Amino acid sequence: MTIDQKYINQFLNVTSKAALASFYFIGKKDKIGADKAAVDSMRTELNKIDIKGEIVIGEGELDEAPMLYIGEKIGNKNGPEIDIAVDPLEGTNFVAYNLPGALSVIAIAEKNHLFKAPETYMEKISANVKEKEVIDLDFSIKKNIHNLSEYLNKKPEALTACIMDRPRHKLIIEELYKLKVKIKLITDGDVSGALLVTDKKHQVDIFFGIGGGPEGVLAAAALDAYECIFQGRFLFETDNDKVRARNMGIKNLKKKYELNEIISGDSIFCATGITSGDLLNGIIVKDEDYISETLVTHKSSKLKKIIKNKEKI
Ligand code: VTB
Repeated sequence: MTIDQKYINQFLNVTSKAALASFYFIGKKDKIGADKAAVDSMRTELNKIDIKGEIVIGEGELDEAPMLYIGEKIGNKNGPEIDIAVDPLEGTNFVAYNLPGALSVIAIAEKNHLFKAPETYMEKISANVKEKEVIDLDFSIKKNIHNLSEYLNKKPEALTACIMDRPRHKLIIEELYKLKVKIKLITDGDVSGALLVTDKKHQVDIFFGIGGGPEGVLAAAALDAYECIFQGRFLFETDNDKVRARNMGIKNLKKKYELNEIISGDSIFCATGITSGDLLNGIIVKDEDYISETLVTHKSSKLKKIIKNKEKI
């Protein structure tokens, strides 16, 4: 089964409207308000679409999130069954403090083709590599850099690695500096970080580190359309995390997931910029209109492009 092209514009509309909703919170130091505005808008727009959708990655589980929670049925039920992953506002800090890189993100896959992921951390790696065994989560940093350097025919000092600036990454960062790799440290927003490997213009060769599991699944959806490598391993720290994971059907809690175990079949991915960043420009409001930029991928039609849209507010 493929996901009809007619849905591309409809999901693009979902993320651009959610981006516009949180645009009004830029620089207002109100993370909760900004997130709520994006969530409300996304849910309202999704419910207008001809689908029988289920949220598989969302704002959390029902006890934590009243809207867009994992398991919520969404859409007007007049259409195909699909799985949906959402991050209505990726980078709440970015909006709250008017910093670059906030996005509104959605990924759509055929029913039972998108991993149902609990809210937990994930160890991740991505690169624009078409062959197996060049990079791997189980390789040392040194081996990954060495292999990538051979594969891309670039010296380690000419490679750039993107990683979130977190104390938990101290050892990886030290190792990368030792290897003379250029580091691009990001403060938040690792969906965007993982996607910087998709296009040479971003000058990022590899993305590493531990970030949100849901963000990993979303990034995997776009990386699939770009035929990049992505691997992820969930990190279940507390007993509660482990119980929740088992309840969601995860048997091996230490499993390393390949991209096609996280998402397979046809998919659509849309990420709209809220504040301008590396990946996309943010929302611009002009008189009665707003202009948005959305990175859109549709696997089966091989669509991968940034679409600029002007709409009435
Ligand atoms: C990331 C990033 C998010 O959370 O997944 C990160 O993509 C992970 O959590 O933008 P920590 O901040 O606890 O490291 C964000 O930075 C914020 O939701």
